[in-house]
Amino acid sequence: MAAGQGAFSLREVLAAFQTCVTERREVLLGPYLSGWRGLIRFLHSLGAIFSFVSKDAVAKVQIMENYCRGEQREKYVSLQSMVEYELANGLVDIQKRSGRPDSGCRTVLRLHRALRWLQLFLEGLRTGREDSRTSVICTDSYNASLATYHPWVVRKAATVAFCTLPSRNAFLEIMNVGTTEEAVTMLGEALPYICDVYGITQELFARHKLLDLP
Ligand code: 1PW
Repeated sequence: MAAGQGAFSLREVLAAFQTCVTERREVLLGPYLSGWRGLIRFLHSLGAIFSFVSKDAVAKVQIMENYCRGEQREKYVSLQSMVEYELANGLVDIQKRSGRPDSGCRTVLRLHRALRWLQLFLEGLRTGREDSRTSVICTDSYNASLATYHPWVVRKAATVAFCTLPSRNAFLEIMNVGTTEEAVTMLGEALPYICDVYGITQELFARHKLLDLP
């Protein structure tokens, strides 16, 4: 249960990623998307400038939620069932985007790449020194992951947003997990679950040659 009214803790968000993976190593879309919803709320709490960063993630999560509620919802229970269904039915644009709706595969791929950024960023925060600059950790993790896929103008705007991030200790406090030590401990416990979700997705998309979808 979340803490008091309006309170928001990154612990619950990260726990969603823990419940994603089934015994058969499938990634469930329901908890994956609720994890993302929580992350987006968190991004909003970082200030208006981050709403630009979260806007596209909101749109992507919305597309996926529509699939999960739509006529074919039983095909969108897990990433594995989604890939199988969309590929078998020719729903994925492989070479270039056509006029039809965005596939679940290309949409999840964007979220998946962004999850890598989050993972690197939180890991940098966890292992960083007390006086390390959050904006630097964030920029480094972005450059090592998501930036590769963004045009110059998006990279520029993202880097400007990062400069507004608070200090490491203030950031750990916004996470609302307790003391900074407790927040660091929580990250150490939660990050392996995000790594696991990321790893399974990466392997699934690589096996089906879906890592470069337009
Ligand atoms: C503080 C750490 C935060 C990590 C959260 C990650 C949020 C990710 C959202 C980044 C969005 C940047 C601007 C949008 C770019 C889109 O062009 C791009 N989308 C993503 C998610 O990279 C590609 O989508 P498209 O244009 O191929 O539909």
